[in-house]
Amino acid sequence: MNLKALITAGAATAGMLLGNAAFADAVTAVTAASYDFGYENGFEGWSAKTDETSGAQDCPTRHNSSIVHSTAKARTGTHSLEFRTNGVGDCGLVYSDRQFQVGTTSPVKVDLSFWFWSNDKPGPGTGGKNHVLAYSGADCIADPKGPIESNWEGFTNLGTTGHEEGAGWYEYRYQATVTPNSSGQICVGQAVMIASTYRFFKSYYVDDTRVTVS
Ligand SMILES: [Ca+2]
Repeated sequence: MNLKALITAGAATAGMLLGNAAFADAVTAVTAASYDFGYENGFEGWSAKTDETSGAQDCPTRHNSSIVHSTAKARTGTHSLEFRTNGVGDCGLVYSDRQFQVGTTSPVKVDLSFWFWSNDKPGPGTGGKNHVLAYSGADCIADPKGPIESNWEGFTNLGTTGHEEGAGWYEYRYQATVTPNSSGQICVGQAVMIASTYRFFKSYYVDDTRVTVS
């Protein structure tokens, strides 16, 4: 009996002791592959994109936002990815995405988590209405479409960038089931949606991204 079968056989007991959620995590851990990114060595395979650099410009006003490798903030180590967002037109999508070879064309479960530095307070102040988004799919989005209410097409809203506690690192999590493309690849993305008005470059930072495929 292999380990997974052994855990399955013990399902009833584990469910009673740990609860169903804890049991589900124990099962997926057997076959999961995790990928960690601390950005100490650059973008580590992630691509920096915006709605302006991927396909046609979507917002009425150009914002020229970008993502750069930075030493200004780091949750661990000395580097992170700096999302430089300009709210000049109250509109924009700034994101990094990355392909993963998952070795199957059958659906896989994707768990994404990352730490996000923000100094926004919730509400109408500068940046407080911006949003953190995540993406997963068979292929990376060639031309994001938006904004569509508090989101962009194909992305998932993980919450605003504003926090009552003020400046600091906040963890965002996302889960999805993805059917890989015919080459056994999936694409995962982490994004800032600009939805506040401010006429300068406001920096957010992303560090310690973890992608688990099971
Ligand atoms: Ca780091």
